[in-house]
Amino acid sequence: TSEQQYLDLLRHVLKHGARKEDRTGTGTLSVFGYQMRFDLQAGFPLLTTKRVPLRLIASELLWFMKGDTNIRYLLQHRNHIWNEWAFKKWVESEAYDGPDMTNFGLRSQQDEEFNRLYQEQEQLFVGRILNDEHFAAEFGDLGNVYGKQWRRWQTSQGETIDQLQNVIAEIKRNPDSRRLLVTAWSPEDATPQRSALPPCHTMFQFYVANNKLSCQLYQRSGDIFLGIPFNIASYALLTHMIAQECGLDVGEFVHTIGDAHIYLNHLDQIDTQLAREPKPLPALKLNPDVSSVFDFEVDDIQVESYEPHPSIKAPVAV
Ligand code: UFP
Repeated sequence: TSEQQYLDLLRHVLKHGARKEDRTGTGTLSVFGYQMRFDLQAGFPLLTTKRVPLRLIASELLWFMKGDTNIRYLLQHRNHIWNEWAFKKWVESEAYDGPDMTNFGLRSQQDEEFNRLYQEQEQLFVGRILNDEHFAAEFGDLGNVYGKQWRRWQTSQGETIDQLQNVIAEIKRNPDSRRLLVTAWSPEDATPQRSALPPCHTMFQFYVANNKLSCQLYQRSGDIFLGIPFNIASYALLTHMIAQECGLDVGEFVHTIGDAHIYLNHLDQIDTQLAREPKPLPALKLNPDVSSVFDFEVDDIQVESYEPHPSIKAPVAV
């Protein structure tokens, strides 16, 4: 099944991964270059060996698709997955005058006293983003992240390119095209000054054959335990939405990963997950009345028959 491929990836990296230090100071087991193929006709690839929250995946994807780069929309949808990145920008800014938050990701895991301080500061930050529009405009924006790159790519000539809209139009007009690409990676923007997190999903391509729409993602860096299950479901969902607009069936989601890594502080959680028996995959139910991908709301996206094992908590490396 689809899920087996993900479990095989976990086992493969546990067995063959190289010990590698990383930017976050956590340490990883890592392999380079790995590919999984998910047949979207065989069920929606949302893991069942742990609960993966589709609600968060859906609101994040809709946020990208709107071209929004400010975490305020996410917070309004009770989605906190991008908070750390915005918080990092905030505490590193001139305007921040609270307690020292240097290296808060690692320190909050190692020092309980510090963790309390950090939680408090993050709560304050989130509250201000939600309640203060000006503060949100200044400190909620993550810069040149997916929403900007997909919908408002800035050319050196000062023009704007809507890559997502263009690729959908091209899928309809010329489904045999071999140029159905969207890229998020810009060498100009891949600097800490210009984006909080240089895009992990660097580019994706669509392909139409036998009236089915397939999508391949090249992901330069993947946190196999925490990030990858989200990324699989997110691109599978995107493929379903675009297929619906274009009147196509879904084909495959092909997931190609560059640096595929397991963080060393996820090993116990992975043992727990690998001891579990996968269950049947759920089915995705999109509201059939939505005819443009840009009109989807969170409630138009549901899964049926999703009965996963319980979620497994793990610290995120920042
Ligand atoms: N990461 C993912 N998927 C994502 C995302 C981030 O796996 O969608 F946004 C992980 C990969 C890596 C870290 O562990 O976040 C990014 O760090 P780096 O830029 O050093 O690769």
